Amino acid sequence: MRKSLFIIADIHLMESNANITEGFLLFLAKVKKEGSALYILGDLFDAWLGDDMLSDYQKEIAEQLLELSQIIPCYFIAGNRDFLLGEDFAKKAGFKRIKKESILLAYNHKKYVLMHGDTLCTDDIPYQKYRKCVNNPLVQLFYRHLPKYVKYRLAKHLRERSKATNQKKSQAIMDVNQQAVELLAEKDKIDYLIHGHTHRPNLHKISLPTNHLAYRMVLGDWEQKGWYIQIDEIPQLIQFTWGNKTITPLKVLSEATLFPDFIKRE
Ligand SMILES: [Mn+2]
Repeated sequence: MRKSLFIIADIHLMESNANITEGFLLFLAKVKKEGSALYILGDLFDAWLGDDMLSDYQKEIAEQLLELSQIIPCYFIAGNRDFLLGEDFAKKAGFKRIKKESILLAYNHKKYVLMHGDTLCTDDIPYQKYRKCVNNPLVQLFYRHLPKYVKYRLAKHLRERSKATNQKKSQAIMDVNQQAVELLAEKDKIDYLIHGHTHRPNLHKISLPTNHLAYRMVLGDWEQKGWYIQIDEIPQLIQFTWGNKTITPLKVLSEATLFPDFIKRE
């Protein structure tokens, strides 16, 4: 069987959500059979306090990932929820942690940029300031030396604050900035930009001043249903459900099936 690349983002794994965990493990089993590589584009975990504070649940996930990454290469780019995920965990999970904000990939004569996507949301100025602050090495060094109970409380506080402020922000501000997308696509003359973060799964054409045609594929977050991108000849964005120990694709979106109202929000 021909093997494909698989790409996921925004799984938001958490111990209290057994359903998503089950879907994720079934997905890993599928990739083990059909994949030649796996790219995880951030927010794999809903929250990350530090590699020194692993729960049994997180260790179990690491073991499952290690089983896969011993067979095919797995890559991880951090999201805004798990940006503190470090080398210790990467080693446990066997994946390669990409420290840059994006991966430039050439595959089947096409050029791809893979990223979490939060850096494209340049209209959300308070978020970009926050991001810069928490990614500052000095801030992270300070954080690492805090007592564990303080880390718990701080993380909880930040999540609640982010939820509250996001409710006040407009939908447009929290989406990607079109100019940021075009600049990026133009710079490396890419064919596909693939990201998550916004939880707005869809396929968009990127209109560029030159005749170059590019697409932006947005992965969705996982809830009752999940999303992945599979690349053989062309990339396909696939929504799926799971149960009875199997993954069932529901919808497939690719440049071949492009139409604007593919996604009806449920
Ligand atoms: Mn995110």
